[in-house]
Amino acid sequence: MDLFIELNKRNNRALSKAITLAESSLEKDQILSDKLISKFPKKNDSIRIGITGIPGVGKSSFIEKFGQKFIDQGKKVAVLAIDPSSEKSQGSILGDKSRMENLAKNKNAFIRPSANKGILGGVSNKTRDSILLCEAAGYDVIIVETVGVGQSETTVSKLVDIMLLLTITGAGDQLQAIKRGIIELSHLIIVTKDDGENKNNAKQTLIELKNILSIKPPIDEYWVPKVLKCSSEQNTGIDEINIIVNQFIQKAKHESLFNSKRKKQEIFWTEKTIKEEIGNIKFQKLKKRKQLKQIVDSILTSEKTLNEVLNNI
Ligand SMILES: Nc1nc2c(ncn2[C@@H]2O[C@H](COP(=O)(O)OP(=O)(O)OP(=O)(O)O)[C@@H](O)[C@H]2O)c(=O)[nH]1
Ligand SMILES: [Mg+2]
Repeated sequence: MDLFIELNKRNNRALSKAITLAESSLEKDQILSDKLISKFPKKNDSIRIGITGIPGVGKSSFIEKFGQKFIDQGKKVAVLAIDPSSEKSQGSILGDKSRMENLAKNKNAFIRPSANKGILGGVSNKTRDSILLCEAAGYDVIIVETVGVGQSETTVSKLVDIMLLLTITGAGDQLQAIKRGIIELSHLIIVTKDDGENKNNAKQTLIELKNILSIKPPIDEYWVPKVLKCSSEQNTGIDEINIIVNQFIQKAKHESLFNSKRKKQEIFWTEKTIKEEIGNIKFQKLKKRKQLKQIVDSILTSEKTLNEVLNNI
């Protein structure tokens, strides 16, 4: 199967194969994957959304309803569910898919669970490659679901345009998020399971979070973080969240900050990959000799692939 041709035809099976190639740790696969990705022009009309929160907070259930809103608006939605816990991966992958049952069946949606073993938080430059591949296959909205462990939130925030932190009622979760600096990374904080007996608690948590946020500096200068609540079970509050996410993207684009943030992220990931490949000492030498920028530029403009560059260092 020619993956380039098939991805252009928006073939989901080709997309699955291409992501498997990108996730492979074999050098020959990495070279192929690198080449494939560099053939596609960068798409700046997609929306990349990071969704994080502790296990069981309701991320997958939320994405099932939230993703549908974009599909209703005529968009194609890809979900990358990153599960860093290698042992239980099979089980929770099934769990994720069954929580997103309708989305999984929709022809305008693509769900890809990945169990990235060994990498802190499971999120890596391979996730970035997967995002680019989804965009190449015609997906407009890319949602990255990740469990809040280790460094995963910080890493995800460097892959996406907007970060949503899902939280449940009860002080423990919020305090943890504040302690680990996650609230500062989030554009939207969403109190989940706002239904049944939990409604009053959800309201209380919302007020507490608003108070906390009123004294925190915003993550992006053009955006004051918002707190909202929703119930995926009852499908309430999801519309409002969809509207606010769209507003955020509009605003970022209007102020030309959307593209500049993506560019910064691209530089970050390219430099990180080079550093991992050649080691810190060589990397620092390149930086000192002012060669790094030129090398990164040649990759970003698709003049050269990463492997071509690495072979010449
Ligand atoms: N009452 C109520 N329960 C919910 C809601 N959303 C999710 N749940 C329940 O919460 C549990 C966890 O939901 P998931 O959507 O799998 O949560 P998750 O954050 O994706 O979990 P992991 O992927 O394991 O980290 C399930 O038992 C859901 O049925 C909601 O809106 N209301
Ligand atoms: Mg999940």
